[in-house]
Amino acid sequence: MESSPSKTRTYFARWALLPTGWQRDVRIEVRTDGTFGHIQAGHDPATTETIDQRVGTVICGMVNLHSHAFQRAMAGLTERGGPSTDSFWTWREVMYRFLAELSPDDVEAIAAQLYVELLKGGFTGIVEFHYLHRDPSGALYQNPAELAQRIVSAAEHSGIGLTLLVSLYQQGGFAAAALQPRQQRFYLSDDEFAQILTELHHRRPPGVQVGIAPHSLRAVTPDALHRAITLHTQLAPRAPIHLHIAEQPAEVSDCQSWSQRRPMDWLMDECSVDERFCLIHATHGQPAELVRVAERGAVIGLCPSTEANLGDGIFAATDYQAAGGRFGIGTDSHVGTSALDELRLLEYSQRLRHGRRNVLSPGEGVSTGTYLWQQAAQGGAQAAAQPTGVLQPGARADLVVLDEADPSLYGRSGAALLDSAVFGPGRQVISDVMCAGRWVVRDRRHFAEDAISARFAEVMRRLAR
Ligand code: NGQ
Ligand code: ZN
Repeated sequence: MESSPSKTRTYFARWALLPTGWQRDVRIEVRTDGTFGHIQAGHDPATTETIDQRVGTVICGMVNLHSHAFQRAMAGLTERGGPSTDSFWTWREVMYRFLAELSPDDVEAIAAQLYVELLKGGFTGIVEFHYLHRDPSGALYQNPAELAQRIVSAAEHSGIGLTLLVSLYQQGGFAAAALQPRQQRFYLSDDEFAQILTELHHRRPPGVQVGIAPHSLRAVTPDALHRAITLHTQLAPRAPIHLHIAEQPAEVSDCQSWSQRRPMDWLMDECSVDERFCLIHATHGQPAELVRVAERGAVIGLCPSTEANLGDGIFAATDYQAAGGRFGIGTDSHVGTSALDELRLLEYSQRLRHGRRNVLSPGEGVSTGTYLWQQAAQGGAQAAAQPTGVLQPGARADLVVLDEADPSLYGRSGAALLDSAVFGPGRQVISDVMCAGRWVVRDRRHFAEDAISARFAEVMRRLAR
């Protein structure tokens, strides 16, 4: 791989999506620290100045704001007709059986493969919602942060930007229900949680952000939730806090029986939700709850392909959008790994729900693909607490090149090109990806993909035995 540049490099893009919209002939500087320098549109294309590289159409990289990396290895294994009640909850049983045997090496190999695939899919950053902490027997590893460190290593090997969330998962359901035996790998006591979180804060590599993820309102008590937020705020006042919420109807009704409130209302009442928060799914949030989230400036993390796969339901995106709510996208269980596909499915689920087209476009003539990409990139950057998601000076130099030579993009430029990339028939329209100033994907190949996929193949063959 090209390492970080030793001098400022200059790129010349025929088209680039800037905060001001689509611009032509854009000169982009990438500094040695992996951030953007000067960016100038309307540059003379016949310039005699030395340009390090000419690129066609570029957009900022996308943050994937929700991942359980190990689930990549079970994609496709839960697609047979089950008992008549086959649902999220039966899927979860299979998932729990699957993770029971995974070793630290397995977790790292699976995560590295996933991150390569995500980079090729346009994701330059990942937020790993990490809840696999203990060994298969339920004991802590000698290094309690072992599995978390494996995620850090996988991200380093792949070159993707990382925000690592230490998850807290202490009970099997509302009202302090006991953990199931298969959930023991997720458990951390408050002290263990504090130890791992503190260690990761102090030992994280440059550019890695560390946050917390109280798994869901059903998996932690209110006291534990408050203690975790307090500790975390002391360690890192601005770092992210994510939790799953209102994904399934049964979770909403259990929460109502427990507290007489819906989960998002409960969270808004009981916690000082602000811009650090990211609420994952929020599928069954009601319009009034969504307005409250929007007012706090929190992000909602939508995971369209996983939510469809699990039969979660359809998010009330139009109500949330009308309230000015922020959102980003994640691939969660990784049945999909393409940022373009996630945005297409997000919009399509709304079309199916409302019987209209271009539902999420905010105004007449506004390109739906452009709007979704920009909003999700900014929401993702906020949720990751990383300086990315926008092509502007000082931001992390995360870039995605859309291949004008792909037949699905022939003759297209600017907004029409991105709309064609999101909604057209092309499936591999991303040719090159830059993360923090380094090209990690060139001509559709990741710099370390052979070694990473060979290791992954071994793990998959062993798990299949
Ligand atoms: C997760 N997945 O954390 O992986 C969950 C299932 C649980 C989704 N919510 C595990 N989609 O809820 O305990
Ligand atoms: Zn999740």
